[in-house]
Amino acid sequence: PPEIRREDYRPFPWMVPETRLEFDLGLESTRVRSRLTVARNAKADASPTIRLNGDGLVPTSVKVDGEPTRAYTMDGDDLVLTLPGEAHEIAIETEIDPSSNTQLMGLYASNGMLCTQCESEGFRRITFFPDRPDVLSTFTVRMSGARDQFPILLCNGNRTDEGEEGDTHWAEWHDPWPKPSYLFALVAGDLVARSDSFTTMNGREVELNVWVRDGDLPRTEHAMESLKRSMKWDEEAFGREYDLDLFNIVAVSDFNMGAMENKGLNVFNTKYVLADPETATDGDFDAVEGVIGHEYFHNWSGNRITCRDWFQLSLKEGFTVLRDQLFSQDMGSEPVKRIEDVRILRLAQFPEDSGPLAHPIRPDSYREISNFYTATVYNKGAEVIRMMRTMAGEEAFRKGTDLYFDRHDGEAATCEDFVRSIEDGAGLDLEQFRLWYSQAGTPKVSVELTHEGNEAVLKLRQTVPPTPGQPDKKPMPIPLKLALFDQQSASHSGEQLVVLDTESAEHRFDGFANKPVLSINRGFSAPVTINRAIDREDLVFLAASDDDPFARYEAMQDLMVRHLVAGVGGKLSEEERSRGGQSIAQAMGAILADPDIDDLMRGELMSMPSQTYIAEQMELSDPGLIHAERERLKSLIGSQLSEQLHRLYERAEQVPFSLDAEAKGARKLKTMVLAYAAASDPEKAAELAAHQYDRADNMTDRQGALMVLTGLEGVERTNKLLDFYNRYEGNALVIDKWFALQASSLHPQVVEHVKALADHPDFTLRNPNRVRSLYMAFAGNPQGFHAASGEGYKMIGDLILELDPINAQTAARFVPPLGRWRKVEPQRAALMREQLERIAKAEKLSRDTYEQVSRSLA
Ligand code: BAL
Ligand code: ZN
Repeated sequence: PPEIRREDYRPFPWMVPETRLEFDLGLESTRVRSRLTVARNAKADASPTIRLNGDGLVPTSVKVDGEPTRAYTMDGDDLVLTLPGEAHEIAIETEIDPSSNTQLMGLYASNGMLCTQCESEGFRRITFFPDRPDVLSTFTVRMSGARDQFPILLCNGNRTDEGEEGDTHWAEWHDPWPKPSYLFALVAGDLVARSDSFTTMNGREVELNVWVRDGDLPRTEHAMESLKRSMKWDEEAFGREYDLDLFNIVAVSDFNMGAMENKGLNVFNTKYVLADPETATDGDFDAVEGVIGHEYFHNWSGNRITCRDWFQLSLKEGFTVLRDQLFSQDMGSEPVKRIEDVRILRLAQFPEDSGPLAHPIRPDSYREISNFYTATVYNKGAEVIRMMRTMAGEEAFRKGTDLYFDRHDGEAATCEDFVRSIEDGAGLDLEQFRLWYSQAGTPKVSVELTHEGNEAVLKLRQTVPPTPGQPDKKPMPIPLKLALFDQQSASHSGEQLVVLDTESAEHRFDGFANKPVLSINRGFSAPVTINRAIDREDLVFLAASDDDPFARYEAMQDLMVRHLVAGVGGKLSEEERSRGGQSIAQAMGAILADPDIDDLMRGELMSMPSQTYIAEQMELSDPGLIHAERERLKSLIGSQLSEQLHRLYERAEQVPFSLDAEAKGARKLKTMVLAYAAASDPEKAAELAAHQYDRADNMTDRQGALMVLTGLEGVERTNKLLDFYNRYEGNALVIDKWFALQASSLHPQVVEHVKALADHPDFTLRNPNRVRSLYMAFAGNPQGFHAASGEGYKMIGDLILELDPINAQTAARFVPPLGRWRKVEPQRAALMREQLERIAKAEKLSRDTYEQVSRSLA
């Protein structure tokens, strides 16, 4: 497959002001008639031909200006026509089979309903069209189908007409806002809605619907409330008002992504719509709110202003992720949300940035754009924009975003347009900052604080590591929030912002009779790795006393990471290991006892660094050793603090169920305590967990208990897994949890368990949620995936080969775990590579998987 390069962008020679589509809907056969008005684009180089993208389509009729023509050519899958004049009408008919569309791109069948997914290049699987985001068109759609089978007919925009003819009925929809084809959506099926309304800041009444299958309605309240909160928040925080009379959300159980922001008709994975306390955890509730917000916010950052080309994906995704993060921060606990977001970044993005698939947030080339819906484009993209906000200040940043929305409304814009708007609106110079868009790799900042006389001297030094295709990097502006603490009073005289924009810099701070303790990268002000020369005592001090919650969390993480990395590297004697562990337990004990923090935050401070994050700190990692060292520390903390932890558990147990922060915090603590107990006193943990499972009146408690039990031996493991299955049989999202819990468990026989689960009657490769629940959980489980025998790697290799022809997009997502072989000890690395080579040799591979495998081997 050819490489597509950003620098090759050219405007499309034709405009498509209007698109009319007619669908005769059927599960096995849907006829699509399209009529496009096209006119020459004065802003592009003139071309006598127009290329209409297709993917697996055969035109059954082609007309130009009403006349049937055979004067077209097929270039690969694309249909190319020569047009003599300035403006024409093109009419094309195609016929598609949604029921055989297992890729879930374009129009497909899911549970008897029809739905679409067009981003990025799915529209070309429906009809021939210039399927690129810079061709904006006004869509009018007529859809007809059997009334019994498809009682509900939905499309973008507003419904303008409807009618019946015998057993069929039809609806006509018009979307007044010009949009690219990737935002097109259609849904037809037997659905019911939770309906509500929202009055916008200018008094526009908007009808809101959350459409689901009959029976799921009771689980839609949280989604609807989240939608209304999102609409209100975007008005207040960004001045953005909704712009149609109708906003529809549809939940679909077979979906490649989380959700999709189609204009006025968001299509969602059921996972991010359905939630009630019996079947969804607190984390699920938060995720529903976050994703509902995310898709809604796209209406402005993505739809009103879209992307010029797919290299600009972070323009809409990075910005929208930042918007959803800020929204969730405002709806719940700001520091806890910030810590969660940093954890995700470190878990998913840092490894990407240090591996063979590293790419800048605005990539320079791709073979398959689906592979670039990454943590880098999304989450690092959000961090990059957050840094602009930090440097500008909230108020000035808002001036920048106001200007951006004003200046580019109705356009297909670029990342450069965004940066310039922030520059102009916020009054910032972002010249050098643009490097964040073009350079990949997580910068490393080394930090050293010395003390001379009355001065504290801060020495900073940055390096941006080489990444594929980018051997040499320039220094980037890195905004670091910092504070200098006086040990005695445990206070500081104010937070400062230092922007490190050279390779190294020195800052002097006057007025310190004693050496202060440095708190740096507060609030995670820059997405970098900090390498600080700091004593263990100072980290203990910060973990106990820092007034920045993130910095406190970071000090705890640092304490643990240092200890674990030294232990894994064989640098600790038994005595040092025990002393180090004790001092960590002591610091943790202070956190357990601190009356000034809420339990949600306490839960964060108690979290151990993930195996992935620990591995990232090492040149070469040995997953087996890291796991063992981590379990050892967990066990030491569990036994040292056993009494305190159990008292905490008992206190938390008294808190009755509700969705408020206090009750959520209590639930978080309970499972955290169980996890520490499982490492230190497995019998007691099993007993407590079984008890928690039995008396649970919500999924958070039940899943937490089952998670702990699943990692332990014993009869309760079997009993509760069976009970859980029987209790929730038929509820796909909960059965997904049942698969995921077993696949991510710390149980030594996890490989065998996953093999058996793959043969379970409820397992299918056709449903992405089910595939991810078993295999993505497994690929993230070091015990299983990194089994020294290589069996785990082979299972993922087998999966990729089997899934690739069915659902290439999902299959390709399993390549990156294998692609990290360079960072793993040589024996396992060879086994991982072996699987990649085996996949590369397959006779037929999708573009998606081919690209990921070849880059991983290069
Ligand atoms: N645009 C694809 C799904 C999302 O990021 O919202
Ligand atoms: Zn998005």
